[in-house]
Amino acid sequence: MLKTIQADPFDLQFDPVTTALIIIDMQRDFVEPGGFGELLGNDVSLLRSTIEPCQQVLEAARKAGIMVVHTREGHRPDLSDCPPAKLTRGGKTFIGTPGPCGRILVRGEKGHDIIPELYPIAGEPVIDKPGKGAFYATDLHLILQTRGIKTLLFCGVTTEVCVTTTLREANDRGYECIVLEDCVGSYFPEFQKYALMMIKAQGAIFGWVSNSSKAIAALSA
Ligand code: C5J
Repeated sequence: MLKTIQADPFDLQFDPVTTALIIIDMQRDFVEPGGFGELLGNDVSLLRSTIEPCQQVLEAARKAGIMVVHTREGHRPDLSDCPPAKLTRGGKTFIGTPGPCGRILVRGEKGHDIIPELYPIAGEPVIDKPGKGAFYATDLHLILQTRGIKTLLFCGVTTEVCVTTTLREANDRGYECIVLEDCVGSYFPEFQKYALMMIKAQGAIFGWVSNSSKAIAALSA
């Protein structure tokens, strides 16, 4: 049965059977002290406000039986999938170096994993991605196509980097994309504001913007 979510720039109908919740990079390295985000000089507390609304949407999605997909940004332990241009920023190397939660952004390390509050359960695919976009060099599109997914609800971090990159990739692949504004976070409040404005501008040029309570209301209607 079709459902309607209140969103900007206009309300959108979706079919729960062809809808997936995608939770981008809610990893310790971005959200907890001592990780990649903090080493880059960011205040991780700015991202932590997304955890509770994300938990509520995740619970509603699981109850409604919609597909849930998680992503993690990170690299192989030998860093063979990390381009030099990403490895070194401003003459400094962060990725692969030891941090309080293990080697920064390296698969298998504690910091690379998803925070306990949003941990995947059996049956929820986890996409390990070497880039900012979750479609680049992964099997995400194949997994979504196999389930017939057409609509994506977006949560995660950071809004202007991995969320937006993935959303633009998804839009170009034909998915309808809805970002839940209180479930996505940025270290820079002004980037958050303008990233969301860009998505819904020009009649939803990249997608729609809604929030956790509207998504929960739609999922449980
Ligand atoms: C960043 C991400 N910000 N997950 N990654 O480097 O947005």
